[in-house]
Amino acid sequence: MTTTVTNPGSRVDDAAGERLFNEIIARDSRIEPRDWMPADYRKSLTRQISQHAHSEIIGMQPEANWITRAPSLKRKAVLMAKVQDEAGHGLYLYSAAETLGTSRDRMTEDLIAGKARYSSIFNYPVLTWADIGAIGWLVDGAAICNQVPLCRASYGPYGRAMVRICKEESFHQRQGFEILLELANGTPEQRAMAQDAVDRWYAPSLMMFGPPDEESPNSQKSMEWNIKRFSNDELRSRFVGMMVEQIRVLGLELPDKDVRYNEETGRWEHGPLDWNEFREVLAGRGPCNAQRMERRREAHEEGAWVREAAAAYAAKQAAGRATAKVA
Ligand code: BYC
Repeated sequence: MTTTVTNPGSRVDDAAGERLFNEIIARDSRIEPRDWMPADYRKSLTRQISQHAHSEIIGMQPEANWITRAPSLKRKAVLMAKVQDEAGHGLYLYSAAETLGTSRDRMTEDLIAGKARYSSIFNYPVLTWADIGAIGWLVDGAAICNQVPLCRASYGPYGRAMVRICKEESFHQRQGFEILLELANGTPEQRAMAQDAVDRWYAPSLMMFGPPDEESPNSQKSMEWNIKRFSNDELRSRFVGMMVEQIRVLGLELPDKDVRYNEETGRWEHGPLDWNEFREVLAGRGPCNAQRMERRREAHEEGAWVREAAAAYAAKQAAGRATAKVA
């Protein structure tokens, strides 16, 4: 009997491994790092989880830029906590992706080299304080809608990381909603600023869910494998329904006259989205792509001494343990 080499860590041959894998997926249970898994499953998960991790890390930039300009000490503390949470999310996700066999260094190199994707949403500019509210409400709102089903993803480390991430995302969404609510009930200028931010972030947040289903090459396999539970369009439609309720409380308007509930399909519908703009952003030609990547590269270079110090410390600790063993 041959032992597989394509799936490091597993102790079964490919045929038995595949049978077991299919059984686990069929009973909606979990695949763990040492289990046999198809090479495409490993590859697709590494792709999705690493993109997600990069999004969290790049996603810190637009908001971090506003920490010094937050209008009160309370807002500053809350925003700082949110940005720190995002760093934490990036780290849980890199760790989850590493269990699939790709190192965090490698994933970071791919990002720095411009070979890896991160969410389109972070390539838009944050022009006013109200944008911080809109990001929390719309961007984190979309993230929750997309990510709650991922808590049930078939790959154990990803699903478990998502549980904690989603808890923190709900706090992020609430803080954004609260900022917008306060502005919407403030002076006419503040109210106009809140509406303007919602107007600009609405369409990009709908695009976060990915291309329309018929143009989504990864969805089918991902759903068969119980990684994704719902299609891009299904989740987008749910999100529109969530916003319709909440915008009423804000007393603002969604910049989309075509939003309606379709009784026949049971889905919320929205107006047309500019998918050319989405493709341009994905191709690196969005309003802030160059700036985000440049900042990420700088931060990586500036952080080199921290990585060197950590490696030197780990080597010293290991040498100390080896000496203690000999003695
Ligand atoms: N932006 O076949 P599809 C956050 C790519 S972080 C860029 O439908 P899939 C937050 C896609 O990767 C938000 N690229 O793909 C952080 C694929 O390209 P490749 C991030 C996108 O994977 C800080 C191609 O288009 N959330 O919330 O089935 C502060 C075809 O797409 C996008 C996650 O990453 C996009 N919007 O579905 C605040 C969640 N959409 O890889 C908030 C986890 C698609 O074949 N990820 N592409 O070259 C997912 O749920 C899925 O990966 C997606 C896409 C729904 C995003």
